Amino acid sequence: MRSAEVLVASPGRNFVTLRVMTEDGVVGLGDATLNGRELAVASYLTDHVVPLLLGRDAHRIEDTWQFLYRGAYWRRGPVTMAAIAAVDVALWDIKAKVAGLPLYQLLGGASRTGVMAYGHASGRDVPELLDSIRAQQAEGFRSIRVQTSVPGIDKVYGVAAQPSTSGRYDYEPAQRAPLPAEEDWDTSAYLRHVPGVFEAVRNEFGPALPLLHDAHHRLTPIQAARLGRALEPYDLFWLEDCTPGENQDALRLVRQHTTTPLAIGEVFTTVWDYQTLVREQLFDYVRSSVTHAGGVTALRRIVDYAAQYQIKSGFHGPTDISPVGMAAALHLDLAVHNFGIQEYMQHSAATDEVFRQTFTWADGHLHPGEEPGIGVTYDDDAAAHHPYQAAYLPFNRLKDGTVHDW
Ligand code: GCO
Ligand code: MG
Repeated sequence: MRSAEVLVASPGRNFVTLRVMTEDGVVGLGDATLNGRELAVASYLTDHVVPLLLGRDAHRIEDTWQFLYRGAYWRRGPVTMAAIAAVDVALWDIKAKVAGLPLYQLLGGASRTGVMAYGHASGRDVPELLDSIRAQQAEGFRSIRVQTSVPGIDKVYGVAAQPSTSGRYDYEPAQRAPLPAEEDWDTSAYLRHVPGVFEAVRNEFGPALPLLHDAHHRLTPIQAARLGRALEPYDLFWLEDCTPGENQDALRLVRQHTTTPLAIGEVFTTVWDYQTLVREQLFDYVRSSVTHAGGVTALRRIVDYAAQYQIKSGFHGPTDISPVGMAAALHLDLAVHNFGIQEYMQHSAATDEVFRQTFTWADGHLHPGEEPGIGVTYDDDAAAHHPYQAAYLPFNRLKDGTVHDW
């Protein structure tokens, strides 16, 4: 590799991008964005990884992955794995460009014609939520994640302050401010409220529309079991992150009590975080992203491991995964046999000006396109208008002031 640059820009929200160039001038891009902790990954790359890349053979993807993972001695963790992911994706981008093929061809070719993607709807009350679902359907979504306000809680994860009733769904929890915003939480109020909301949604849209819900790490195992059971009549596509993911054993108890499908893993960074979950078939969908789980090389291994147990992919795709990370995910989605669904939250116009993309979106399905590589180019002139701005994810407190999982 002749050069490797770390690009930090904030077209509406912060992104960290790695741009690698080979001795022959072939350019590859990788996403290293870690929402709310962006500069830590930028520094890890600039100070500790870029010097190791210069002079290395860009085609040795596996060797470079192992060298960065094992060679650091300090393994795993979101900062390390996002940095490794950026290198890995940039090298896959390069290899595919040199081959003159879209990346999915190097991963085994297409297993399907398009990638089913789910959108996002939310409302501060039920009528607003129903409008938000209709707006997502009008945007072309055929599967929809439903998040709702809860009476007595001021600000709830996943609920846009003003859900758009037309066009792109715009929800970004990280706020550009010197300190993180404080939100409040009350599990009992949430558990009382959510089943009735899904009942209203099913009454309006019928039984066939795939509906998803994210509990965002807030419940104990027994609370999660109760919620899963209460939601069974509404036939969810999945219930996501019902308990904090660190404790894989927690899902054993949830699983004993409910047939609601479970998704977990957006904050996981390696296959080791899935070891018990996969082996004991405690969940149904892998939520990791290419960006946070070590790149295409590592996420492919996770979904191949999961495939043995009929567990499918459901990769993380909020706007904090950059268009580079999303493009890499789409190539993997298209290629792997055990694809389930892809999260898709459309990026802003400013983001799309910085990252020029070739993916297509039609009838609820994404396709990464046929350009050699991953199909994304970076516009330095557009990026120059959007310097980094400090932003934090919020955190939660219970009514008595105790910090709670956000
Ligand atoms: C999701 C996620 C996101 C995260 C965000 C944090 O399911 O899409 O839970 O909304 O909260 O990625 O940066
Ligand atoms: Mg989530």
